[in-house]
Amino acid sequence: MSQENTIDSKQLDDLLLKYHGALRTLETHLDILIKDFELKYHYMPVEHMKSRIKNIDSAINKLNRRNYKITIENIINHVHDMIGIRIVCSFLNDVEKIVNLIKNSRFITIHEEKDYIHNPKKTGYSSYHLLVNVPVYLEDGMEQIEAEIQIRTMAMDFWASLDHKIQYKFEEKIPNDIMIEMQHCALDINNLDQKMMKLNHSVQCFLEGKEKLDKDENNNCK
Ligand code: 0O2
Repeated sequence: MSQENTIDSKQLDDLLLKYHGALRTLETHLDILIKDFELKYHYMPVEHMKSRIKNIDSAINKLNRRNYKITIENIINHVHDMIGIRIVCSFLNDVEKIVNLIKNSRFITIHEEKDYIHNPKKTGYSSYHLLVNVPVYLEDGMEQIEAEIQIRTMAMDFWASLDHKIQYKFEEKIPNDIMIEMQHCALDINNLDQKMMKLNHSVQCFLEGKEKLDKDENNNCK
């Protein structure tokens, strides 16, 4: 049964302002952290970053599904992904690099970690989630605003986008054979991620070996 909507539009505007502020702050901070990493290690682990503020109808649906009354307080307390940032990495081991980068940030406070890479969801969904708090400075002082950061590989992102589309197509329960096929695809995706990571490692070893050889040859010429 759907719950009564008691959202005041002024309160909603105030909340959205904070969410937009927190999202911009978080995006800027992550962007700097990642560029700094690239400068230090001459390696860019991120393919792209995407962000969004959850629209209010999706937030209300989420509260309805969980039988919460539709209030501003319940949005704040029970919709943990009103602010969402997705960081899509090239290779499986890049996910860990980004997670550690965020964990070492003194600006962001992590209050929950969900490792759906080592423990995928029953659907086959695989990704690393960090629920974080970001400080936002307002006229009345500082407020910590919650956000969800999803970190995953391109292959995981490919699977999740298709899964998302399938979920929208079936408003009721997804047919069993389609669900099983998606679980198999998730396993294939995981194998592919492992293979690509090993391949990338071999390429790096080859290039480092060649560089070392070139250096030695140069030294021999002296
Ligand atoms: P959308 O449309 O992406 O916003 P919590 O948020 O902690 O109260 P929840 O929602 O179970 O509880 O958290 P969880 O499991 O960490 O999932 C949050 C988000 O992860 C989802 O947000 C999706 O973006 C993504 N996700 C989780 N499971 C799946 C899945 O099976 N398939 C796909 N494609 N994505 C998934 P929303 O609000 O559900 O959706």
